[in-house]
Amino acid sequence: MTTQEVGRPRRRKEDARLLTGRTQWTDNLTRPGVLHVMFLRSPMAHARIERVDVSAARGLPGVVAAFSGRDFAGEQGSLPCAWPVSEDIVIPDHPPMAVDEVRYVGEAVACVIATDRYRAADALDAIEVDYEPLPAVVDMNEALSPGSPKVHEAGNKAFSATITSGDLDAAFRDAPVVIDRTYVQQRLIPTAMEPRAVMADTDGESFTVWSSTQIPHVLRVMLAVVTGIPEHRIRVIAPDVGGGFGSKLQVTAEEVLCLLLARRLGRPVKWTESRSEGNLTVHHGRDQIQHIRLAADADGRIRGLQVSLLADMGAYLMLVTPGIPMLGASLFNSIYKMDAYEFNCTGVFTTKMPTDAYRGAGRPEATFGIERTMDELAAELDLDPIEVRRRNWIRHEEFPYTTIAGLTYDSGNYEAATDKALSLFGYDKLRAEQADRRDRRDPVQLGIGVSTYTEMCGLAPSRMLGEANYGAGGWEHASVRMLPTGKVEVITGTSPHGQGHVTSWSQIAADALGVPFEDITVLHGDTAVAHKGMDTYGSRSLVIGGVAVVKACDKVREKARKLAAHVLECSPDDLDFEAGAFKVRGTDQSRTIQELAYAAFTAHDLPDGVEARLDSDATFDPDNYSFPHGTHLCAVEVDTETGMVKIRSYVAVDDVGTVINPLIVEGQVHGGIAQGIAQALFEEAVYDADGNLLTTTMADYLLPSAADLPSFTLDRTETPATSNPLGAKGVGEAGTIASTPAVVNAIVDALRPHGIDDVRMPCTPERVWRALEGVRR
Ligand code: MCN
Repeated sequence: MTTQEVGRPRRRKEDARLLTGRTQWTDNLTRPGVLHVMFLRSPMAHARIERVDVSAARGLPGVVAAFSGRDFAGEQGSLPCAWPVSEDIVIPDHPPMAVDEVRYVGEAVACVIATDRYRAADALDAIEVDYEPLPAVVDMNEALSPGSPKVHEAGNKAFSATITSGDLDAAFRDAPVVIDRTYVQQRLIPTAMEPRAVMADTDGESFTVWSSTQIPHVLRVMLAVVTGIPEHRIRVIAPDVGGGFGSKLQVTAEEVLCLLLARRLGRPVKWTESRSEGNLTVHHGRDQIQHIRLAADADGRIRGLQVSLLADMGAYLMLVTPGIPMLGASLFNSIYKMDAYEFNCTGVFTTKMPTDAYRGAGRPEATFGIERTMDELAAELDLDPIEVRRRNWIRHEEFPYTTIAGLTYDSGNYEAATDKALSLFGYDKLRAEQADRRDRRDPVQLGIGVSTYTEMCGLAPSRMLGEANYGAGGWEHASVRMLPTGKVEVITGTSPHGQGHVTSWSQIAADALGVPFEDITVLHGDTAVAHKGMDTYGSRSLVIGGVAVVKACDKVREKARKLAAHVLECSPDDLDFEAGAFKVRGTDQSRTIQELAYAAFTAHDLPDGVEARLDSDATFDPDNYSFPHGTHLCAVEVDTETGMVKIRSYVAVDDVGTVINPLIVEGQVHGGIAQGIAQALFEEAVYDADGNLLTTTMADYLLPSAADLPSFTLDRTETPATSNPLGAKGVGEAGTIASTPAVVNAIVDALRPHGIDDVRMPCTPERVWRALEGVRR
């Protein structure tokens, strides 16, 4: 008997190598004669480039070459935006190195290539640049006002989009309750443990690009499109990648330029960012102003919801920049039923680093907006926040349910997840303690925050992505090869960078083929090895890529069945497959799948129509997204004298359908919650009025450490998805999406008796203290 692998808390195969330093980060790789490039970056948020003179840098020791943007004009193309979300969208030209104008601090204007990165960095000082300053445009509202300086000739509006459903006027007309709030999603800087790094090399004909990227397959296509180098001459390898969180779902200036420099110089060229360079120039996340109006009946039933967003695009549209706020378009309504919905979004250009995907991408913003608003509705009606949610959510017997925003949620059970979370949290006891502290006027008040969320992940059905004008498909591919000795290679189009696909895919294949977990290896992240793929983002890998593995294994098994029937001289229908062997029913005759793999290798005696080798491949493209959901509860202690917030307890009950590996799922939820708490309490990218980023170091941009976070209590309910044969739903972003509003709701709950109904994120001690001072005066 083999043990069932799916559902087993396996420790990750990847970790021994990662934890013992035998990792292949891009920066650890080298090539004979490698050169290092460093970029001179604009110190101005907005300026015309009058002159760039790199000649003095060229003569310095160790310097091999130096170039300005103009030296690459005509060759460097324009960085791509692959998600034109509306007809009116403006996609400005985006040269990897600026030629005529810079539009954010940190934009590359010139580069030095030298024998080591320190000489290259020193030589940057010798480059002369004359800038003619132009006005910075930092604030989104000002950017849209009539007299504003323009970021681009075409103006500061990147796009506008509206979605309407139901009769909003009727919903708001005579509504007994209208909640009207504005929330700010501050700008965030994704901070992966491994900074971005890239190396490119050529043999004079073909090119290899090693990059710390989430998207080797997409990158290969885009590098070909941007540079004009034929796609079949480019190989992209994502070696070990130390985190991305969306920030490596990008086609960057540095990737394009390393490739072009390798071509121009005929030598390998490498770049690794410093942390400060990373803060300036890794694409940023969030940065939205949300205006939300909600109409409800006197009993708390929602009638209608109107959302108006301003979304800061920064200076240019990068790979999926405009799509990010639009990913939230169908989710502000969340798990709630209502009669009418309207969503408006305006994308705004400013002279700041472009924004793009950051863990959750559009969905944390939507969840925050609605979950904060639900708490305001509860407060307005003097209802318990859980009760107001119960009165509005889709009940488990109503699935599949088509929401007001047009998505069909296939499955879920919000009651079960919430009940479990409430009991683990000790909700009633904490409410009693809260009442007691309020009565005693304890300077340390207790706040309780809830967030009941769903999200849409597993990006996914190509048909739906086409309707949204997304520039790529949503399928995923896998190959499964049984080797002559009975071991297995799984080749996946997903590109893990911390999610443990090697382990999860091994568990899936072990069950499907009946082979030991240890006998499986998983190859990924190299376009010459995994020749088809759509990569890893949008919590898509399991529900699409993992399912492709299942399908490829099914085909391998069916081929093995034909071969077994031939060898055992019986009908394929007379064979039972059990524990990795085909057995002739009612006899003791059998063949293991390993024996059949060898027979398929020698091909001495194959049945007609069966080709040599036991291998197969499959692609999967589901017909719907996956919709994980759950309930997060947070208790905070807020010191009303100092503004200090301490998270006392945090309970998360998530439903991600069938679980492949509970340990990995827990790890994903842990990391996700940490990132959501970080937005609520710690992180913010700050620009001054001149467009200078003030948070360029980790001393200024506050990342939480383990010591800043409580131990989380995690549990699950399991409502299988109907959109894929595994019954799984994605988990990679769920924790981030759910957690931020739970924390802020808790803080506001603590402060509500003081007359406070909002604290802007991050809710630092200073912000909390100032909010209290404001009402004390
Ligand atoms: N899993 C499971 N059972 C489920 C769901 C998932 O066992 N029901 C497992 C999967 O098998 C996989 C892992 O959980 O090993 C994550 O799966 P999935 O939800 O499909 O997410 P992806 O693999 O597509 O990862 C992308 C997601 C995103 S979008 C961001 S952002 C993010 C995240 O993953 N960035 C991460 N988690 C991260 N984790 C690390 N360490 N580093 C990042 O950069």
